[in-house]
Amino acid sequence: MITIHTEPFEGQKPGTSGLRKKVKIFQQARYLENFVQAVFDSIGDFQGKTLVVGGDGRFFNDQAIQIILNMASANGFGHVLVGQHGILSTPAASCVIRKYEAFGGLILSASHNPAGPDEDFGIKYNMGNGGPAPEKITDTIYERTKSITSYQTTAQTHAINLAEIGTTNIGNMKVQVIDSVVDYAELMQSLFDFDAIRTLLAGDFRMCFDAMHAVTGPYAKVILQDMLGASEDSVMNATPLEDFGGGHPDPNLTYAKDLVAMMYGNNAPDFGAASDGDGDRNMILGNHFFVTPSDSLALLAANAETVPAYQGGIAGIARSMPTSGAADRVAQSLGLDCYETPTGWKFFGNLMDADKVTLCGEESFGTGSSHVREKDGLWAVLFWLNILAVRKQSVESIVSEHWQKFGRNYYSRHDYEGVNSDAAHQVLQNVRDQFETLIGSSLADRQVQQCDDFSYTDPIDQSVSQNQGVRVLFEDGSRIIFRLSGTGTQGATIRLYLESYESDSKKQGMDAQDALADLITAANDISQLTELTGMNNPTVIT
Ligand code: G16
Repeated sequence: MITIHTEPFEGQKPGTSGLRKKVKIFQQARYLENFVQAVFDSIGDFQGKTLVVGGDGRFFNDQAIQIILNMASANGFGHVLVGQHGILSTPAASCVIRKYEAFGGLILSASHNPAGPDEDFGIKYNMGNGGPAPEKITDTIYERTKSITSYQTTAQTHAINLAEIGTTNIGNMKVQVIDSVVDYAELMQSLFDFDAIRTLLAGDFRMCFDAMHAVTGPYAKVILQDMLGASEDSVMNATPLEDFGGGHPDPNLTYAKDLVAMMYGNNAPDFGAASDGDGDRNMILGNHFFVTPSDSLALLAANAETVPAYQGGIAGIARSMPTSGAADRVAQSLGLDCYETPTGWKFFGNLMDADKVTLCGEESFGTGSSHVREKDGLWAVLFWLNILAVRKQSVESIVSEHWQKFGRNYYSRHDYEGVNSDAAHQVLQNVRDQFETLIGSSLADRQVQQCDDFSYTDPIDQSVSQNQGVRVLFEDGSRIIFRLSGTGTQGATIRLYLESYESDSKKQGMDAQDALADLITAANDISQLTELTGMNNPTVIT
């Protein structure tokens, strides 16, 4: 073990999902080392225990893993499980941590952010429950980054061969390179009705999954094609590339454009789906039909009994605050509790550990369950396939029937990316400044009932998270919400979330942007978003 002197770097504060920065920043000498040592100094006694390490395969993944392996050995871990080629999707890492009862894991990813020498890299620490470290740990890590004076590593200079499954040693620590897919695939098989899905895929049903040249390619090929018999052309962009093929692996209507073109083109398949850089997000499409992530969560909950793992019933549902209230209506009809948490998967961990909820979801294309402690892209795809196999209807007709029964929560998110940070904060402040005059007034032909900065008290550990989004709530259940993204690496991103509820089935067929037009105008008026950002239109609309 050798101790290297270091000095703190500024700004190593983990965001919504770990530390995300430009690769060039991570490549500075001692930068990654400082953060990893700060993590090791903040997570308790792990001497002789197991650490899981893997990432989404983006540029710098391999080098980062070699640095981490040497530091893990010098700091006293007894065993590291690392995905072959350094690959572990985020949900697969969570699965492996839980299955092998590891102390925790380091996941290397900047999720849906682009990859390559000039793009983004990221790292986050997950706990022994398989989920992202809660705020009290990430705050401790951040504090440690500010006072760090040294880090520990080994004198070993040769790299571990990550291409070959097998076991070697660094000092006293065992390094085990494991198959990246097999544990995760087994877990999926234990949850879903693979026979029913196999029958569906053997018939006329056509599907396409877009792995966006990111981590899910190998998982999708094994599970969808080898295990479930999907056709050769059912997975597109299946080879993970260091730069994700120059794309932006964010599964939404803007960035998954090849898939969207196919699903809205002639002779479109029955089902389309995409996942993101690290495999935790999902987008679901039918033939000429887009399922909003908020509706998807509600639908999975309403159809949970079609899936073997959830046949006995689900404990409850949780959604992030900006996610639409569609799932609340399903929870109510099933007599279940529905929790509203701040944005960020880490807020679901306590609820799942305490068995208060089984299904969780976020508007940001994240859905998952207590099978792991991360959102899970391919899990959502398999859940949908399971429902389609049992109900034998199209995606569109399943969603329409759902709306008829529960009403439709018209929903949209408008993202303004690369905004000057002061301007972005001012947009939110403008709304805050009007809280008092807005309450009780009429806006967009609706009565404003409540305005606030969303704050959350965790029902399990009573920790409080404040300033989680600026909200204008209307008497009829409509909402306008402003929030600043916690995952970007360049400038600020304003997220504007819009929602209104329609119970009349004759009025449920509108385009969401048309249905929300008056709320969109009102949101711009009260925030002066256009003036402050100089942007007439959002960068991304979903
Ligand atoms: C991360 C978190 C998600 C969260 C999202 C929000 O997603 O894991 O739970 O919903 O960030 O992003 P933002 O703060 O930009 O709105 P991911 O997929 O980037 O890890």
